[in-house]
Amino acid sequence: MSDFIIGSLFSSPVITRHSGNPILSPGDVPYGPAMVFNAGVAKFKGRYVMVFRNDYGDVRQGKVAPHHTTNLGLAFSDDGITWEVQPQPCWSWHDEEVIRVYDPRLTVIGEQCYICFAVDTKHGLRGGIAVTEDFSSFEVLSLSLPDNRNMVLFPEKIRGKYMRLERPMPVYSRNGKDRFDMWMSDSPDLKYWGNSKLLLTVEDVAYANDKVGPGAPPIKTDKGWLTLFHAVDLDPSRGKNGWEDSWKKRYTAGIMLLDLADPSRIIGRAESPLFVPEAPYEISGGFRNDVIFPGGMILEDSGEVKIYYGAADTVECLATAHVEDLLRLCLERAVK
Ligand code: BMA
Repeated sequence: MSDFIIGSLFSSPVITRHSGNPILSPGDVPYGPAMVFNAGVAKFKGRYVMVFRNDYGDVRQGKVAPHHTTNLGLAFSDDGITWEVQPQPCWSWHDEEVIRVYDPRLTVIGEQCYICFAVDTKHGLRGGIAVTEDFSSFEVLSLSLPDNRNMVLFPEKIRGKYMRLERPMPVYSRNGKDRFDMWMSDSPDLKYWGNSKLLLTVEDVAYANDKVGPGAPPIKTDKGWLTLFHAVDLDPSRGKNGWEDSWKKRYTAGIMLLDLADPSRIIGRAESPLFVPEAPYEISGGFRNDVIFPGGMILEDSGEVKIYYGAADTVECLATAHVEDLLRLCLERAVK
């Protein structure tokens, strides 16, 4: 792959951004984070639950210093739009080895809610899976070898196995560049993972030149597992594009459909991105502009799909689409 520039991209017309975006901002959170984003969202025990990432710490003049840190916040909602933020963070993990836990994704399997997360440690970046019944305590079931992250679980066993999508970060074999791809693994018990397979590569995606990886956990439809993925392109001319000294990447979202019985088989993938940074809160004023990062997708009985996403690594937003439109994008004029 060459270092080609991707250029302008546009969101699909099937996507509608919620008029009240952002649906959650740092000012909505009582314990004072500087950024609130990359949430996992699920319907659990009769209401919507959101676990969101809070970056806080050394905040000066509206800027977050590089050594800022992170905890996870909790909010509940009756409609998936208006959120009641709980007074305290629900989880933070710092010890001799672990620096922070972030980017939660939620999947309900049976009676329990599972949370996938990234863990920065002093010896590498690990992908974790924990289980909770009440969001007040989390039992860690597995932690991957470094470097791996962006794990999401399928909401049921497939052919007797739990399945996850993930994005390992192989720098050595990819000439020191990002070039990270989307993989999948299975497990008999959510602890031991194997049978790893390559699912989608950065070279496959016409609007990525940097990395691709899981977005929100997949949703089940009668045509297959519908799943979002993040696609990243790098453009050196972006220079300083946010509070950071330098930010040259753009994060967009793609959509694809995986076979119900064998999700390692892509049935179809929309040839263009599903949505890309365009709204003011996605392209300006944030920590890292030009970032949308979907972490939650809920299929309502009406066929509406709610997509929750972090915008500019600073706020949490909502977009909707109809499931039939998303399936059509994956099946018509699609690529594999
Ligand atoms: C990734 C992660 C995400 C973040 C994204 C864009 O590497 O850190 O949490 O949203 O970069 O900054």
